[in-house]
Amino acid sequence: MDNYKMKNTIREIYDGLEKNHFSTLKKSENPMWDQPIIGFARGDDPYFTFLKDHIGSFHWSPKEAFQLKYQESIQDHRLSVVSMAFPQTMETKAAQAKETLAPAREWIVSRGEWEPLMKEFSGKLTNRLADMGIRSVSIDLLPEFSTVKTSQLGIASKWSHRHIAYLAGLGTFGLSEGLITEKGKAVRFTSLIVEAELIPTERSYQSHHEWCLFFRDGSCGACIRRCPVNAISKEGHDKDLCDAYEEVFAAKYWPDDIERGNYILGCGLCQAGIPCQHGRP
Ligand code: B12
Ligand code: SF4
Ligand code: SF4
Repeated sequence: MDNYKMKNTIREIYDGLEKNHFSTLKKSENPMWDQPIIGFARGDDPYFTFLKDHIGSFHWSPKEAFQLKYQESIQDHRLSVVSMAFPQTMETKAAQAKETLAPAREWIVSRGEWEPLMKEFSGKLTNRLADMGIRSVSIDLLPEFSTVKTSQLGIASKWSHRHIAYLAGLGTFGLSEGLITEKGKAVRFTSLIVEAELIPTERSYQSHHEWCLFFRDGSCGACIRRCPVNAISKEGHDKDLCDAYEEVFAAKYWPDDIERGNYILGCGLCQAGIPCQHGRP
């Protein structure tokens, strides 16, 4: 397995997805998510040790996640990590950019149907790799994948997809906290650990805030103005205010024609209608 083959396999799986459509909005010809951008990292990158200090010792190394699935100890350097960022479509971002109080219908649905979509995507990808004789672990499919309440950083995941994306060269954090990629900030991530020695993607940045205009020269701050509950300021992002707003907008502004079911919610107004929505500003 090499980088080229890995990327092609991911693209083929993406092209064959059955759930990547806005059927719920009766627009089944429209995809929910665009083709992912892909980055690679080494399983023995020292950044994983940094994450154990920075986020917490509960944050998995690739080896630990691999062991959860295969019950087998393996050396870090035999593993690689694949980070994938799925961009929201231009239509979804255009609809979201017009909203000021609650997310657009397209945003609600693409967020709400992300988990089943990732189950399909990751299941098909790991099965395809297994057919090629390659062992792999999709973080989103691990039953142990969950969050932990920390005193310093709020709710933190046992695997932070966007820190992994930063590590795999896909982008840097913005003032709002979202990771800005070459396809912008309106993206969602997933990660795969694979038993293969892939070439790591170059990190074309020196600091973790480099691509955000506010941290570059003090300008912009558009995401501050997009937040309906003032959860973003020059000091950063208030996660508790942001978290609490999910239930508020759902109670006040839920569209009549969308069934809430077991959708997980996200406001995401700070991810569209801003200079970093489609790319690196
Ligand atoms: C928990 C969580 C939330 C919670 C947080 C709750 C709480 N009270 O803490 C809430 C509800 C706020 C939330 C909201 C949203 N979320 Co959320 N969330 C997560 C989740 C599950 C875990 C995040 C995590 O573990 N963070 C860990 C902590 C440690 O990270 P942090 O504090 O953000 O990191 C900061 C520091 O590490 C620092 N830093 C980084 N490097 C360095 C280096 C040094 C030296 C130093 C000092 C500091 C430093 O900068 C970082 C950014 O400020 C992830 C999924 C996952 N498993 O990864 C999704 C995730 C982060 N969310 C995502 C999204 C899309 C959203 C929403 C847009 C909702 C939506 N779907 O519409 C909003 C956006 C809010 C915002 N302004 O960014 C995406 C990220 C998209 C992106 N472009 O970044 C993720 C990755 C989900 C996914 N699968 O893609 N989320
Ligand atoms: S909107 Fe502006 S300030 Fe906010 S994250 Fe994007 S570039 Fe940075
Ligand atoms: S997702 Fe959170 S931070 Fe972003 S606009 Fe909504 S409430 Fe504000």
